[in-house]
Amino acid sequence: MNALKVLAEEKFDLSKSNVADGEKSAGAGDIDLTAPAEPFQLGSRHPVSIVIQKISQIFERIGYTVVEDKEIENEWYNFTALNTPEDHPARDMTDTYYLARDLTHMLRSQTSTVQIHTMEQKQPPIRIISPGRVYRNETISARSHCQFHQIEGLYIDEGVSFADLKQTLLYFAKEMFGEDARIRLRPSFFPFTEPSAEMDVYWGLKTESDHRITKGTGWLEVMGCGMVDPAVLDNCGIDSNKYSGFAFGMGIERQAMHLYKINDIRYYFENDLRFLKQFSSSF
Ligand code: 2NL
Repeated sequence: MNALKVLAEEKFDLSKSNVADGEKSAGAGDIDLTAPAEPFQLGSRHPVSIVIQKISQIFERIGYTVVEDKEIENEWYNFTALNTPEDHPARDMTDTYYLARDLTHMLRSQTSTVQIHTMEQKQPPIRIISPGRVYRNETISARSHCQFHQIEGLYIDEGVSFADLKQTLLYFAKEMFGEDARIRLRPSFFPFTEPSAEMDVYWGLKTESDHRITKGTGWLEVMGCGMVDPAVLDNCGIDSNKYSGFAFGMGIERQAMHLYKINDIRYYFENDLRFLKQFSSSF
């Protein structure tokens, strides 16, 4: 370390005297050290990354850990462990992208796959949040795409109830949309939760676009959620008589569309600099 220090000092002193002498240095000879620097392009973060980070941080503050995993999965992780019936339409090739050379693997259609891996490897308490890219065989339009991003949350422990789910989602809505945010839950269905619900946040009906994005109701659909079906826990080696939990999932592009007033989902994947440059990473 000392030899290195001496060497650095020698180089520094040499450069200093070269600069002082003006030109005749080794290396700095042709360079005009007084010239203004070239401006450099500061990048900006992609809106999907900004929103993933914002949502992750909201949940990290209450003890959730971010877990990510692979995008190619087999039927067990994408469907079977999640209690999806053998004849469920989501399993069709018209809905899910299977690998052509091996029809038992697919591009994941939801990030629940990550949570199944975690539950198989670890006993409760489990409190994780899983953001990532997912794929569905959809016709590309302004409102839907064959790839998008999702963030899913999972909380498993002894005595977790629907009341815990509601309070967690209310906390999330206040952090995401402001202290005055109000939520409502509507009954829904997913194969992996029972009971299941959709959560809406009150958005307001002040402007014409408020009417359009809330279909005239003032309420915005934000995520699907529910109590993890006991069959899913048992599939992963977690005793459903001892433990219970809740899970939720939301699409990232949709959240970002409302936040930034983006009216076409295709912009996210075109990498047009005129689009990308508009996002500051300030939050
Ligand atoms: C939606 C709805 C949801 C979940 C995802 C989940 C995961 C496990 C067990 C049970 Cl491992 N549930 N995830 C639950 C309810 C809804 O997503 O609309 N996503 C875009």
